[in-house]
Amino acid sequence: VSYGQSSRGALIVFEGGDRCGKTTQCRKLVERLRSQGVDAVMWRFPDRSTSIGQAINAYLVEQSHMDDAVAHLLFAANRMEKREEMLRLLSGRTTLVVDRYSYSGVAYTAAKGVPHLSMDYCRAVEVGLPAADLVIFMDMTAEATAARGGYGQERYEKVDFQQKVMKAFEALRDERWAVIDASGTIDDIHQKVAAVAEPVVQRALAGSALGRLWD
Ligand code: FDM
Repeated sequence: VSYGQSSRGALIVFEGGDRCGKTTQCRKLVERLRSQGVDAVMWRFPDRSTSIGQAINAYLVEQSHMDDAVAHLLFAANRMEKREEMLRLLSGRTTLVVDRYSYSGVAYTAAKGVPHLSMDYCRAVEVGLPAADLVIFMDMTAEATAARGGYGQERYEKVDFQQKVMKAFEALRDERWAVIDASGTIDDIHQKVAAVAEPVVQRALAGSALGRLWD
């Protein structure tokens, strides 16, 4: 496990509001990379398969109530429990394409506006995790995603809350982010995703240094 400069896989993260098409684009990117001979796997957070993930799932489907801080810490813990495996895969030259990551962790909690859960506090509990080499942000208004099928089934799928989440995501953007209009066709979006992702994968394989949150 190393943050130094040796050939490695890339950490590519998709972010955006609920129902913006992230999952579809993750799958298509993994398929494309594999067809090019790149070792790539898709992950998603929350990972609902672990015991922490099951507690998160109960919270998201509103089968349980949790203090906002506890929910935040569980989402972070759900990434921490995968940290070693992430680093192992990356150093073994596997590219990880991840459907949501720490950026969602910060944006969704900060959007709640709870005074003791500031943006800085939210970021602090993610320290220790690798930073994404590329964040592909699927840009779509909360109103447009709400019009899509299946919206409104889970805790955070409410237009006014999603608008706050979009603002919080904006505050997290840096030079590693690529903002892609998520309102196009699946194939158009995929071409744009490939254009930003492929060079990042090649740079990682050539030995670009892996960053840390929140350097
Ligand atoms: N979510 C996701 C958080 O609030 N914090 C996090 O750290 C992560 C990774 O959980 F509403 C929210 C975002 C979304 C929900 O939904 C997960 P999907 O459909 O599994 O992405």
